[in-house]
Amino acid sequence: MKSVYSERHKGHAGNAELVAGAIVPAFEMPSRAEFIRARIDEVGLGPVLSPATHALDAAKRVHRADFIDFLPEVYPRWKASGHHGSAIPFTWPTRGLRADKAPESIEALLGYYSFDAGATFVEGTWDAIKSSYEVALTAAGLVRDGERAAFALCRPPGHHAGSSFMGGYCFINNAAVAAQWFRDHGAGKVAILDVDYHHGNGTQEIFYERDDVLVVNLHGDPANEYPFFLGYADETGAGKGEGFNVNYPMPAGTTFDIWGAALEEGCRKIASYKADLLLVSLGVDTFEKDPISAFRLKTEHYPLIGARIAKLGLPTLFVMEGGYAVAEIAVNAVGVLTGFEGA
Ligand code: FKS
Ligand code: ZN
Repeated sequence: MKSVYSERHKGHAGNAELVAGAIVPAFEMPSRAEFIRARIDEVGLGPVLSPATHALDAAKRVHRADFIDFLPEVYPRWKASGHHGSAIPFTWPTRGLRADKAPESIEALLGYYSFDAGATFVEGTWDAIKSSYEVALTAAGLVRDGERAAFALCRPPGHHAGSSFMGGYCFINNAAVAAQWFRDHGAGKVAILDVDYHHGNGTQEIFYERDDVLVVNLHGDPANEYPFFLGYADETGAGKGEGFNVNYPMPAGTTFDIWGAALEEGCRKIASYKADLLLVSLGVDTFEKDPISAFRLKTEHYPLIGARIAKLGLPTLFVMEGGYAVAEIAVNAVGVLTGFEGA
């Protein structure tokens, strides 16, 4: 399987995050992608290509244009306001406040375009976001040009980013961008399978009222797990999208017997949808030793996930999302890919 990877992710480094009332180094760090990059060579998965340059029009097919145009401006404006360090939002237009009026200051705009404090900027963040987007589109091109599968080693991840907001380490929704790009380049129907531990709220929001993109999510129960405010089983789509959004929330402590049964059900839905193409939001924070998650999958299970996905027999694009047990995420993520190839 071919992979696409860019070194430009490395500039998105040293970000801070708020955990239990303390500012700590963010769990989403450059070494995540570096371990996966090294593991690809270690197992001989296949060639690793650099991304081609892509303009931002494909991003604007799923995100509001003003949101995308804001992202490259953030850090320059943050510095021009006399700030340094991480640009972190801290005020959001929740119930009872106005979300219809864009504010002017950079501090206010950060909150206006976010749903939490988890998408933070340093000097190299925009270039990393852009490279991650280009990695996804370049890998999508490989699949469109006839590869059975490709791996987009995206960093930063994307599945929490919605049409007009960032959050949860995510800025541009790489998987949603690629799905729309496939639709715009000949695919009639696309399925997205999100196996990250966290609900892909951004992907769900983007496609919620559409029947041409089926979204299937396996994740921690939002009643107790981030992102908390979306991801329940009764969210089944709206309008002509009714029936084309499927959520499998599961409790803390979930092991592979339960999780694998949900994967089986999700895969059957994808099979009966008769998609032309499959996109996998590949998070491996379902791992038992993940520092921020509570499922109990073991390393031996990841190839089984890949093998089940391969059985769908669809052209498949894997897009990297989360996973934080840093050394092990490489073995587990690449394990999904080798399991796919061996099936
Ligand atoms: C307080 C806890 C906030 C945020 C977890 C974000 C998970 C991100 C992810 C992605 F794939 F997007 F990377 N925890 N600081 O794993 O879903
Ligand atoms: Zn996650």
